[in-house]
Amino acid sequence: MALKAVCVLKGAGETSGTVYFAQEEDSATVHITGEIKGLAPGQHGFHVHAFGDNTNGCISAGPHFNPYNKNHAGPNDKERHIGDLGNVTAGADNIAKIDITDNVISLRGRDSIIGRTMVIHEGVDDLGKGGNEESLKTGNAGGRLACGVIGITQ
Ligand SMILES: [Cu+2]
Ligand SMILES: [Zn+2]
Repeated sequence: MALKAVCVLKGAGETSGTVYFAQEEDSATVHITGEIKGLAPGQHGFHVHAFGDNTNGCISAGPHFNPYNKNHAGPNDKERHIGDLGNVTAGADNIAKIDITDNVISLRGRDSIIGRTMVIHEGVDDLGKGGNEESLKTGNAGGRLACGVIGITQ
């Protein structure tokens, strides 16, 4: 059976959005679609963080989802956090339209992102190429504008 998940992102400011995930039964590919509004035009880091905990806002979601203890990188790098989906780009209308295909995150098994948190950041994710220690942990993507727990849907 195909698996589907959804995440409603909210934060302290005006940023909000909805992201959908779909994965076919015998496929490793997850298709991610949706829209995030209330963003400054340009790139914004977009990751799955480890915990489905928003008790103290997006900060409670913890670090990037990284069960294999890798360095932070970009979605197309061989070595990366499971949660590293790179950047999404907002246009002049302050909206980022999301259409990402990823083979590393999953909606099932050990690498499942269900029950974890999707975060949209204030700044650009440098994809681990920033040349400093923080780049290999967070990509220097800055504050957390909005987030939400990823849940199963039909
Ligand atoms: Cu993040
Ligand atoms: Zn990362």
